Amino acid sequence: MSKHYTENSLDALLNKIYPYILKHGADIKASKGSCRECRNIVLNLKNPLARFSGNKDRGGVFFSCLGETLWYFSGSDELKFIEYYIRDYRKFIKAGKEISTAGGAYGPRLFGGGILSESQADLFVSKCQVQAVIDMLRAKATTRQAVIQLFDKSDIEKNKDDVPCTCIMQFFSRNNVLDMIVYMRSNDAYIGLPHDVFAFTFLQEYIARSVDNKVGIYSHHVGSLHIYKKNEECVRKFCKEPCRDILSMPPMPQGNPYDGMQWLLEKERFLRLKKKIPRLNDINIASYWQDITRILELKFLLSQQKTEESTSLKKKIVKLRNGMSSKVYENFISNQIKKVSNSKDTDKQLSLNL
Ligand code: 5HM
Repeated sequence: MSKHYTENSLDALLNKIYPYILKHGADIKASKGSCRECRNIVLNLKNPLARFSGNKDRGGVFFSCLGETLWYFSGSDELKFIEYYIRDYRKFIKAGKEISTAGGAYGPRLFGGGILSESQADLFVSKCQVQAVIDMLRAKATTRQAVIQLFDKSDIEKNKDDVPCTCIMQFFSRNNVLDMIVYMRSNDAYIGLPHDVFAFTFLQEYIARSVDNKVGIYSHHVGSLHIYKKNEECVRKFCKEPCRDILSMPPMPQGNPYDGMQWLLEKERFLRLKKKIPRLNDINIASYWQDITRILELKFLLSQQKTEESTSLKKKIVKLRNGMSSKVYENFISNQIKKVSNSKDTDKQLSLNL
């Protein structure tokens, strides 16, 4: 039997599925530990922009969700990139120190071959899967062939400890509204699911903008949805908190998002590699992209807690908050400022990023 949930926000969905899995999940021992598992679950998110949790303890996950999403969009499989956002990624996929890339990385599968600006679209010979879907939807909106394949049968032999959990993504454009359906063979409801929903709905919105559609419904079909025993206590704590008001990201600006995303990826690279704050306020770039860069900047500033005095750090974060165009991120940033004020145990705070 399948079980379906339909809610407006990710938080509302989590608040429904967590108690259900804790109560009805069957105990299994899996490759990554013991867990409670429910099978054949469908989660429908009516507002795919409400893609991050407003839960007090899970707020920091926003950084790793964003980092992972940009890792995908960059087309990279480099472990160093994702480890900047998710410290234990290598451990999770059981990769030794000598390994520099993740065999199961989604970036090359989604964007390998690169995404192109509209003016380049006629020039390329081979295209990445995301580009192919965009082109297909532009040519024939009602196509049923707009499918991206992530899991490959060779993964089971080649990448035993890093077999993509996402199998396929399908896009439907109907009446200028873009719906997305994802099938996951396996999904960790506490850690994996919020990251996956964040990244995939971001991709949905990116593709919707690219083909001049509105964002429709996001549907997440899961074969095995589970909670690891080691996370059960955190999940119970999560459920005790009231479900927040719908926390929705501001909408991506109208028009082709290609330039905005390329600009964001460039700033992200600069921050991560040069460890310096990039110059913003580029008049040609919508404030939407600049605000996201400020979130990345915030992550960078928080990582300076060990070396920088807290008053000066707080001042920088307040300045960053004041520079934000959207008010949506205000609570999130204020919570981070409180952490700087209250905490000496910086590492512990930052480890909440996962
Ligand atoms: O045994 P298995 O290959 O399914 O273990 C992978 C673990 O990572 C599972 O708990 C799976 O649900 C989680 N995972 C996830 O939730 C992994 C990936 C990476 O593909 C993902 N979401 N995107």
